[in-house]
Amino acid sequence: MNGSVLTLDYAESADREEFRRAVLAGLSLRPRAIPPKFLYDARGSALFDEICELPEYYLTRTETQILRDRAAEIGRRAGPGCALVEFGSGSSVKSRLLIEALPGLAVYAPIDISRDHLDAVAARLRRDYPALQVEPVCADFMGPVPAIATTARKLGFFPGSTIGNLEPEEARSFMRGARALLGDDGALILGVDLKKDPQRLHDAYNDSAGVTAAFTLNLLRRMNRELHATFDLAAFAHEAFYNAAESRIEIYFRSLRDQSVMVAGRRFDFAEGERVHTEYSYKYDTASIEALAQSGSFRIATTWTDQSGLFAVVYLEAER
Ligand code: AVJ
Repeated sequence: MNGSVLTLDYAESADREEFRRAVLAGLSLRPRAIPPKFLYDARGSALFDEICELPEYYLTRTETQILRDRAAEIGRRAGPGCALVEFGSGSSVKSRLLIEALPGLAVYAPIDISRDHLDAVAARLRRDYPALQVEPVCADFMGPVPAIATTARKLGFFPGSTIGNLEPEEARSFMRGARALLGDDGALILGVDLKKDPQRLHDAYNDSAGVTAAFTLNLLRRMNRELHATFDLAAFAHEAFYNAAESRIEIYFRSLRDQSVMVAGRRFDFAEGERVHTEYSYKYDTASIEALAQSGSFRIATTWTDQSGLFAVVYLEAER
């Protein structure tokens, strides 16, 4: 009997159970909603990587360019021998920019909910940076994260405007948690998408190739596969629009007709036009970034943006 196989099976069934509970609870809410973290199964993660390459989706390439341009400056500001702690380590492209720019980096600690993802990222980084101590942490960055075992000064990294997925109270709670984890001499590099022309925002979430729609509807596919659901993918549509009053993109899947769907043995009725919320993507400006920093007892040391002011990378330092 192989212990690691048992462990993996257990982790997978625990993940599926969490998904089942969240979906049944979310479909019983009015309005209905399913938390965004469930969009990232293997296929969802691959579709998200495709989104990052879309001409309309300026976020990833803009942030990456800012980090490239500012890497040396970030390295000087952070100083030698710190530990880099990444919240929700996606593709490691951006982390590599920092790993290479931080002088005498002591530790790289990626935090992610996916054990498989973490193992793959850690293996590649250990291969490419043999001197780097990689300490993966399997946890939800919103939940309690176990302390990172290092005496080095901690530099947090939360890129990609993932903070935008969080509702204001959750975002403040994330900032307080990050501040506690990073400590009194810690710092946090935060990537945030900025408010801009609503049409530009709209287009970023309604791409002409339909990849964002496939990303949203993949959640139905995942429910069909993992929860024995009976969603007809042709009977639902992706919907995304900018709500200027709330400064956020709102994303849903919408029922195209009256229909019933079975999910994990339970029946759910959908009226034509009824929507299930899957994501918010909050957009920030100088004032809301400042308020966010203060809510976690951080102060803004520097804000870097691209020439068109699409995206901001903010360097925050812990404050007492
Ligand atoms: C990963 C949350 C930053 O809000 O832009 C992209 C997710 N959803 N297209 C975003 C997303 C649809 C993305 N974040």
